[in-house]
Amino acid sequence: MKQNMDTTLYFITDSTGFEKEEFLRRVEAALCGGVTLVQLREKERTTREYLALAREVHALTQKYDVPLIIDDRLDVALAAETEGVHLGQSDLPVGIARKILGNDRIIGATAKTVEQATEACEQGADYLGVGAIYPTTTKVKTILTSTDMLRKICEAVPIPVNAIGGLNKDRLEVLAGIPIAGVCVVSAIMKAADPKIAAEELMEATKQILKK
Ligand code: TZP
Ligand code: MG
Repeated sequence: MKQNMDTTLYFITDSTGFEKEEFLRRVEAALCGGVTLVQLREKERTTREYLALAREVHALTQKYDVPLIIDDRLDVALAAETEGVHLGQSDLPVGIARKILGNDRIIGATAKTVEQATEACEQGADYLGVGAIYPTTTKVKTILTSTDMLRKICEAVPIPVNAIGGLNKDRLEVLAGIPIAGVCVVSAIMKAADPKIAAEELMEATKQILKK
C-alpha cells in the first residue's frame, strides 16, 4: 500500500458539526473529486467511536483505492488496519511507531523545524506535514510556520513534504517554487458547499503550483 502514496492533495477530515451520514457523504465526495490521500482526524471521540468511524471511512477510501491515515492514534490505525498513522510532536515517536507498524505502512509526521524534520525522517517517517502556513479556523494547537522554514525543511529531507494550514485554491501562490510534494487541507474541502468540486478545483490549482 505504501508504494501508492501520493500526497498531492491530502484531505484531512473533521467531523465536528456534521451528522455521521453527512460527514461520510462529504468524505466520499472528496474522494470522487480526486483527493489522493485521506486522514481521519478526530480529537473528541472515545477510542471505540474513533475505531468505528475509522472502519466506515476506510470502507470508502478502499473503494477509491486511496490510503487512509489515522491521526495521532497508532492503536486505532492498527485495529482498523488502515494504511498508516500521522504523528505529531507529542504523540508516539516515529521510530517506536515504525517498530510496531513495520515497513509496509505509512507514517507521517508533523514538523515545524529542520531539526524535527530530520529527526522524523531518520526515524522512518514517509512524509511530513509542515505549517500552519496561514492562520487556520480548524481546531488545532499550532503556530504559524514561515514559507522560508517550509523551504528549508523541503531542502533538508528526501521525503515528501506537504504544506498545511489555512490553504485553499486561492492561497497557494505563496508556495510557488518551494519543492513541496503537495498540500493538506481540512476546511477548504470539509466545509465547501460542494466538496467534490472543491477537491477538483484544489487539485487543479495544486498541480499548477507544483509546476512553478
Ligand atoms: N496542522 C497545522 S494547521 C492544521 C493542522 C492539522 C489545520 C489545517 O486546517 P485548515 O482548515 O486546512 O486550515
Ligand atoms: Mg496529531
